[in-house]
Amino acid sequence: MRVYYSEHHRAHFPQGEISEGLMVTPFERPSRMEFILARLQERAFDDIMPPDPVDMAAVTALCDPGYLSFLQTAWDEWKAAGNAGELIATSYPVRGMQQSRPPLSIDGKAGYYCMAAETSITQGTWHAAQWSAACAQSAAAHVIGGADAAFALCRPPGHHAAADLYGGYCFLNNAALAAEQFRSHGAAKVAILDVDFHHGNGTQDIFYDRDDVLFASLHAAPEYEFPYFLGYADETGQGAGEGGNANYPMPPGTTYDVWQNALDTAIARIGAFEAEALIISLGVDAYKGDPISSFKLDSADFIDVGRRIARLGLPTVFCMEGGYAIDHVGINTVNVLEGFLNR
Ligand code: Q9C
Ligand code: ZN
Repeated sequence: MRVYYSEHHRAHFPQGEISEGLMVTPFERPSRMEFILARLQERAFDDIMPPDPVDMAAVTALCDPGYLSFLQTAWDEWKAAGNAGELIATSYPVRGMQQSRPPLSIDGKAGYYCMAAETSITQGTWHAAQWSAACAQSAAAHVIGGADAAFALCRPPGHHAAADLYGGYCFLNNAALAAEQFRSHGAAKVAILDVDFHHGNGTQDIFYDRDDVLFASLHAAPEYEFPYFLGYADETGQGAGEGGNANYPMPPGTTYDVWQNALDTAIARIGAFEAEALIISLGVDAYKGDPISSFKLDSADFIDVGRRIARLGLPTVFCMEGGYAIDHVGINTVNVLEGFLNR
């Protein structure tokens, strides 16, 4: 399986993340990629290449123009305003406030486009986000060109990013870009299966009213876990997209015996949808040793996850999402790929 990976992810490395009331080194850090690459090499995935540069026309087609121009200039505006540290949004347009007027000041704009304060913007954030999207786009192009599957080793991740929102470590929705690319190259229907521990709120939002892209997500119940405000089972889509969104929330502490039943249900749902291509939002933070998550999957379970996904028999693009147990992120990620290949 070909892997698309760009060293440019290193341009995004915030010093700080607000966690448990402290400023800590972000869990979503560059070394995650080193562990995944090392495991890929150990397991003889030797077809690893840099992506082509990002197709900005596709990004522009997916995203809100104001949001994109915010991402492009946020760091410069933040520095020009005299701020010493990294850009962290602190004020948000919540209940009772105006939600359709992006402010002019950079602090205001950041709050307007941000959905969670743990995600800092730094000098290289926009650069890295574009190359992450490029990995998804090149992987999609490879599969559209006839390959059975490809792995986009995206960093930063994407599934919390909507057309006009960043947060949860995400800026551009890589999986959504891949899905849209299949659509624009003739696939009538595309399915996205999100196995990250956290609900893919951005992906759900992007496709919520559409009948051509099914979004199915296995995740921790929003009553207990980030992103808290989306991901309930009764969110089934709207308008033409009614029935095109499938959430499988599970309680903290969920083990693989329960999780795999949800996976089988999601897979059956995707099979019935008759998609022509499959995008996997591949987070491995459902692992029992993950420092910010609470599910209990073992490393060996991830092999089984890949095997079950392969039963769909669909052209498949894997897009890297979360996974923060850095000593196991490589094994768990590659286990999914190997389970898929050894179907
Ligand atoms: N107490 C992804 O996995 N913070 N993003 C959660 C936990 C945000 C995760 C707080 C986690 C974002 C791509
Ligand atoms: Zn996650």
